[in-house]
Amino acid sequence: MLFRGSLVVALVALAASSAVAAPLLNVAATADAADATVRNLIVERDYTGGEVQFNITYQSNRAAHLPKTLIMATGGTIAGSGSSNTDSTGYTAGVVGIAALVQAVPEVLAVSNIDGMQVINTGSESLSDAFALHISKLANKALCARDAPYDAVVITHGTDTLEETAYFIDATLQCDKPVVVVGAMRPSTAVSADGPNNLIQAVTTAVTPSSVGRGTLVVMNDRIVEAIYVEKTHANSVDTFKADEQGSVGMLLSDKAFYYHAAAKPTFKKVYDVSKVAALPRVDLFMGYQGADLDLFNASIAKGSKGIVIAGESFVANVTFLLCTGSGSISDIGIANVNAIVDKVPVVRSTKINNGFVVPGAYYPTVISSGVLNPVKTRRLLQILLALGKNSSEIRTEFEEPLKSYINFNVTSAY
Ligand SMILES: *[C@@H]1O[C@H](CO)[C@@H](O)[C@H](O)[C@H]1NC(C)=O
Ligand SMILES: *[C@@H]1O[C@H](CO)[C@@H](O)[C@H](O)[C@H]1NC(C)=O
Ligand SMILES: *[C@@H]1O[C@H](CO)[C@@H](O)[C@H](O)[C@H]1NC(C)=O
Ligand SMILES: *[C@@H]1O[C@H](CO)[C@@H](O)[C@H](O)[C@H]1NC(C)=O
Ligand SMILES: CC(=O)N[C@H]1CO[C@H](CO)[C@@H](O)[C@@H]1O
Repeated sequence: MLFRGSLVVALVALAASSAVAAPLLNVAATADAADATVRNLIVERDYTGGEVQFNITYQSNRAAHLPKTLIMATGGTIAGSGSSNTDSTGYTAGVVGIAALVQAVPEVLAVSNIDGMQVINTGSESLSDAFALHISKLANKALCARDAPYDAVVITHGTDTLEETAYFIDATLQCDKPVVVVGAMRPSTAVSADGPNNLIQAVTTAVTPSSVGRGTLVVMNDRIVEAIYVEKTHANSVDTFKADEQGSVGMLLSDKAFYYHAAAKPTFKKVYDVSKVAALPRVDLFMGYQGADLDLFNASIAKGSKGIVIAGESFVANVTFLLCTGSGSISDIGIANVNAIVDKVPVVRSTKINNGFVVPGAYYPTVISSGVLNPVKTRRLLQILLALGKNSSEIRTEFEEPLKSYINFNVTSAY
């Protein structure tokens, strides 16, 4: 895969993870005649087969004094292209490749050595459960394996489900090195596209020493926010990724990442090892509303199991449900339907409200409470726990234990 310009072939050893010997790959170094700055920096590497850990399609020249960052590109608006430079709603997401992303902001190469891997190139709404598991395993290999080749990982991602991937990696990364997830709200062809600035801020944050031990971070529009708490808060504006209640942990000041406090572990954060998980089970998400009947569970169980079989998934598990209304309340009709199926599948309730907790308590003793996690993150954690073979009471413990001591009423007698 060539970017453009002339082709130079060289051999470069790609340091791979622990047990696997570093494979040799053909490297195609391309020159851009139009831009002398970029010319010596853009390198494309052709995949030539063999056992490789990462399919590197882009590699910058190496500067010994700079850290090594792996950018895993997945598509989204940051890789989007519009039909005009004022088009910020009707564009096609996920068409611009990793080399073009870096070329748009070559200053990033003064911050870090960059390897680029195009994991997928699509809008994030189309990313699958298999993708989440795959990119988590890649991040773990890139950063946490013995002799791991990288100091940091940056993931470029569509914004619509960015917080799901960010949280999934946060909950499954086995070491303290930084992972930064970044996107853009305007396509690369727009006036004042935010992608290039977000990308250099993301890489800068990723290689900042004080970013170690902060878990997975989302960097957009100058803010640094923890994946466990971050949410997309505005459908259109560039100022969208925030943690309303918990706040951002830092911001980009000029060209430096500034943190308000030393690194600390979020109160409810737990990390799970999914390295041996072959696939994530299907978990369906239902939204609460006035008088919601919630009488589609059985259809969904049937439908879900069927879907898993048709997709050829190797891991068939219980279809499981999430519910979300105000503080996790469920309609009277709905709870009757829930109670008819909770012996088959664990039911976890989260909340569609952006802030606050769903605490374990008296109202729905048959239903597990999500605590601080929003519905899509609750879904991810439930998938992880099911994939690790946890039973319902173990799943309840994982979700509810941190908030147990905050319950001031008697669950048994209040119901
Ligand atoms: C690398 O590319 C090959 C060929 O396209 C593919 O089979 C393999 O799954 C890729 N590896 C990763 C880690 O994405
Ligand atoms: C779902 O199936 C259970 C039996 O497994 C049944 O008791 C319940 O009434 C069904 N719910 C609905 C809404 O049909
Ligand atoms: C769930 O797993 C725990 C720990 O392995 C075990 O003690 C418990 O009996 C299991 N519960 C059920 C209902 O299987
Ligand atoms: C909770 O209710 C049960 C059953 O009514 C009762 O036996 C128990 O003492 C109560 N516990 C507390 C802490 O009030
Ligand atoms: C709907 C469904 O697949 N239910 C299963 C959930 O898991 C338990 C325990 O493995 C099974 O007994 C159920 O049949």
